[in-house]
Amino acid sequence: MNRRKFASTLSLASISAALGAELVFAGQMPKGYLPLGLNDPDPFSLFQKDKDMVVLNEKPWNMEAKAHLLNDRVTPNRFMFIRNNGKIPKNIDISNWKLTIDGESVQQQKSYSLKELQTNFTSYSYQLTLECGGNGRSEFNPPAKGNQWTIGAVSCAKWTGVRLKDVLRDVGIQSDAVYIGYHSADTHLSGDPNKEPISRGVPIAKALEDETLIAYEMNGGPIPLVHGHPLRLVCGGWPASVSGKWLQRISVRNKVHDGAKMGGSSYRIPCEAVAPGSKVKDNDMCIIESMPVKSLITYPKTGALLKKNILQINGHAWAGELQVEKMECSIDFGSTWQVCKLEKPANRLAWQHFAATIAFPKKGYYEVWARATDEHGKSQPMVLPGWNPKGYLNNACHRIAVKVV
Ligand SMILES: Nc1nc2c(c(=O)[nH]1)N[C@H]1C(S)=C(S)[C@@H](COP(=O)(O)O)O[C@H]1N2
Ligand SMILES: [Mo]
Repeated sequence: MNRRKFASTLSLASISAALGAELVFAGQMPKGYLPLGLNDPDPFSLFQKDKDMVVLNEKPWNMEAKAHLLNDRVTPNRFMFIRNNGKIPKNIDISNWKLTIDGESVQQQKSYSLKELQTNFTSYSYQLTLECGGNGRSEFNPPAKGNQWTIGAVSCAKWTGVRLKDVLRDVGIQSDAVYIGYHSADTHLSGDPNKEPISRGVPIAKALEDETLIAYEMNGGPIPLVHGHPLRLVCGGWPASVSGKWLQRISVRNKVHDGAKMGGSSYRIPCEAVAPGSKVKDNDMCIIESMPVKSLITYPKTGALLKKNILQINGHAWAGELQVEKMECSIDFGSTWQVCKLEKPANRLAWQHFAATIAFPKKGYYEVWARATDEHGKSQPMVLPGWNPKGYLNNACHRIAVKVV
């Protein structure tokens, strides 16, 4: 049933309820008319996103970028992908917002207001690459359930906040601490208040890294609502699911955190490679840690028509917790590779920019393929990497099509 038909079956009372106000001239409204106020909210204006972003799901909201939209060195809000597992919290009251640190391995539980966090601790800013573990999922075969991300679930914004390690030192943690887990204000899609949509975490060593932030700013302003306002845990280089939005509580655990989406096939892959489509036992699944080496050509846009046979390409490359050591591109389907210019990251865990000048031998159709290699000598595969039940970690080479005309 389409929305118009559906609306014609609604009583006036339920239309008013849905609008949230009395329909004052209800008597004058044409029969079967669909009041504009019943239209689905426009997610682009709701979240201040560029109109070229792609909505993958409305309940919950999930949106991805396209490669050419990610050309900025620091990703602005309008091009940042959105990945929600539950419902975005409503009526956030920042004057009463608290961050509580608790768990088996704290000396005593302690809470901080936003003001206390901002005034009692030194603030730091880092550009941090956040890539959804499922980025690239749409390519896997047999297909994996979940958001069918293509390539746009990655961002590298600048985050400002306090170091988690400074806060944990202030609280006092015990020597048996092995993991931290976050708890957030978003609510489960089922409406069950006892269920968390997601509650993930990282080993204590990752939690204590300099770049692991409890952030209260993104790109120099308050964190946008959909990205975790007013407080967010940000751990770059790992699947972005460990970077808890709308952060309220961090538990310091004496065992691997067992919150929602820490077990089963969530953010876990077979510890040893399996044949596509295999059923994998729970015990044979391992938690994803650092993300693999990957890159994107962000200029030009795929499909570009070139008037000259010389093209300047550029993009970004990243390698989870490692640095990218080499960036190459190919115009002959990977037969030969040309080394690109590669910059150092703005800081550890930030993506790196690359550029190259490509000369095409004559008019015609070409594909530009890009391949990054990390500091351990691991390169992106040209075809899909190992299949896994949920379709994580697809870091195959990015390609664009161009024509010299
Ligand atoms: N509280 C909370 N934090 C969360 C999520 C969520 O649903 N709730 N989604 C996680 C996942 S799976 C990803 S990929 C990133 C997405 O961050 P973004 O929406 O700011 O791009 O947030 C992570 N943090
Ligand atoms: Mo994610």
